[in-house]
Amino acid sequence: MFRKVMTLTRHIMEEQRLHPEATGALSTLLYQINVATKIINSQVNKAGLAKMLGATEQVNVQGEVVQKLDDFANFVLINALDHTGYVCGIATEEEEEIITIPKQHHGGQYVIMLDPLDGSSNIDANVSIGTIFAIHSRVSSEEMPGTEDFLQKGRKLECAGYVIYGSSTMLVYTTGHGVHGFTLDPAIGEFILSHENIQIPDRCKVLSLNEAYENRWHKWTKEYVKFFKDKGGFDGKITNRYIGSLVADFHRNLLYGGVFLYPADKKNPNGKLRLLFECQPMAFLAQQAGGYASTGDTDMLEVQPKELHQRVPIIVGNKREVEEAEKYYKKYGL
Ligand code: P6P
Repeated sequence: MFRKVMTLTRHIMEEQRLHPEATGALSTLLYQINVATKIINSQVNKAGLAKMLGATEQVNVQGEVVQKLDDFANFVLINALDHTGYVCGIATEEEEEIITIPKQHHGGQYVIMLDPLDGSSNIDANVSIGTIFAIHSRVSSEEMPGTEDFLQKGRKLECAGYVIYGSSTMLVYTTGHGVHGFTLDPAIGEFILSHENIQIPDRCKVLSLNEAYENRWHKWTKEYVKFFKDKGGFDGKITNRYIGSLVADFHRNLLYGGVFLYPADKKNPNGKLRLLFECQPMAFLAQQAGGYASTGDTDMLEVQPKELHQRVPIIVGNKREVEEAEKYYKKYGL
């Protein structure tokens, strides 16, 4: 017999029905992200042929060399979203300032935060990379949005998700009713529901952090990592995996169970990852999947953002292991 196919588009429609006040605006934004990430995917998975490998002459606001695919992904996403009439402002990791919306499309109730292509330094080595998105309802009433519309706590997010361009291409998102994963079927060019209501497994199997920085770790981090290396964590068994691409490391831990850290250290007092573009969306997804994310001393979803490109330390994954990190942080301090 035939099998019902749950496309991302159909799932978005059904999710919309869970929000009685919904007008369809958020759904339209998700449809556009669906299209934009399929366009990005079409270039990512043939970057070597499409002359899209390598770097541009530009350096972004993060001080990072902009890869050609970074630029392309940023352009595609902005152009997929800025004319919908539902967005009043877009902030991307690649651009210093908020992107204003063309006047004829003003009036949108949402602001969107984007990391168009996270992990892009891995592109030339064909390592999995990702697009990260997060959506807030605006809080200002002026015609143009202000930074206050973006500098909201993570617990106020309406939606968060990512696309991982890996051995297969998957879109994973939440609107506060669980985390759902869709695999792109290249034969029909549609994201198909493949991982409904993802819950992070009870057992933390993976420890994931860049151990090359051990010499600059604070004491709490050294002791916390020893907890895993000497005792195998709570379960007496742990393995170490670090891809260096946040979406790939997060996605593996979400499905297998694990904890990812990019902590503050003696060189980077705020860690490396960006609060609005990486840490808040991952924290919302983790919470919805039964996990947790912390800066070490604060629930990530409770951090009050102070600036657009603010960096924060992050520990994210199994709730028990992340709460244990908070205990180490409290006991040993920096
Ligand atoms: P490091 C990629 O550049 C990124 O922003 C994240 O995707 C990843 O988790 C992190 O940086 C890797 O940083 O210092 O270990 O290379």
